Amino acid sequence: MANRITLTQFIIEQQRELPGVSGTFTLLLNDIVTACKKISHLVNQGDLIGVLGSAESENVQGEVQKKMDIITNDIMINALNWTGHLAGMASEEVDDIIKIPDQYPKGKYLALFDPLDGSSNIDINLTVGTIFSILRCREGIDPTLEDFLQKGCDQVCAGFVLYGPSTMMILTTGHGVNGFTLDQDIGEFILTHPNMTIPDETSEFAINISNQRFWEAPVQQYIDECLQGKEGPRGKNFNMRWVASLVAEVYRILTRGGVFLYPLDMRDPSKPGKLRLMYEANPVGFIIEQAGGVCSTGRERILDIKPTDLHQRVPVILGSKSEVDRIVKYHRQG
Ligand code: AFP
Repeated sequence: MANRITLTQFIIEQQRELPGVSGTFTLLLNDIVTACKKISHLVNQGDLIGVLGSAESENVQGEVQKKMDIITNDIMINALNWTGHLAGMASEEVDDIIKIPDQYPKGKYLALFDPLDGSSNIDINLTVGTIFSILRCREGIDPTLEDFLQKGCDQVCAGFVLYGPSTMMILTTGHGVNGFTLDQDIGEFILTHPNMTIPDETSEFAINISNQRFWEAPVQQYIDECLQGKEGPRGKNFNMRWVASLVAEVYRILTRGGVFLYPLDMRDPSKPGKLRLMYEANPVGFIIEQAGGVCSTGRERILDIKPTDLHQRVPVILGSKSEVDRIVKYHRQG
């Protein structure tokens, strides 16, 4: 069919505009695409091939792993470790940084990923996804933890793949956000959602309200005002969604606006928020900002945080600018 731009064509054309950029980045992205197509196939096959259910093990975060958490993690590592495009990797499912085996050449990028975000949804056949973040690395070195602990604003590229009714890849290289749908017949991601932008205004919020008693005052105030609807200070009714899968929430916000909160809560003082900075907050923060939205902890811009740990957790408030600005203002006042 004419005028169908594939993801590879799109990236090569974008690279031509950037001085001094080699083709390595396109090749790296193709490696990720290959892994995500495999994951898409497995997610789609589900119980037919026995990949659902618990693995009865725990990851570094102390969370019970699904079989698919382990399978998708292996798929990502095995697709990326031999190609010579990466200097190292880090995964939400793995304690330490993942080294490139000695027999393979090393490249100039680092890849960080959550191989199966929202995996608690996999057994109930709801949307899950793969989130990834690409950082630069000094060429030819064996990277240390310090090489990975870069601020989100230094990401070269961030994206996620959504395994929903369609498989989609949402991508930014710092020049806006574009969405590609996997054409299963030809096995290619096709540009279907160019220049995605988030409407400034919204009347839809997403938060796990079962944690309400643990929230801080600014979040209590914001949600309370939304719930009062037309009769309250906001003077309009709000709708609520909660998918428990960050990729699905972010895709919805990219499509029709909205605000998502996984705020600081008092459940466990050792965990300042639930979401992981390096595998979730930074990549989606880059995408949200590139689409005209805002991503904050409530007190600071996510992309400005200097990471101190590979598996660091942060509060996340993201989405339509006017709403996130309002919540940040409540934090400043509180
Ligand atoms: P899982 O990958 O363990 O399912 O966690 C998903 C997630 O990190 C994020 O995608 C959701 O927004 C959030 O957790 C859901 O959290 P609740 O369990 O509190 O609903």
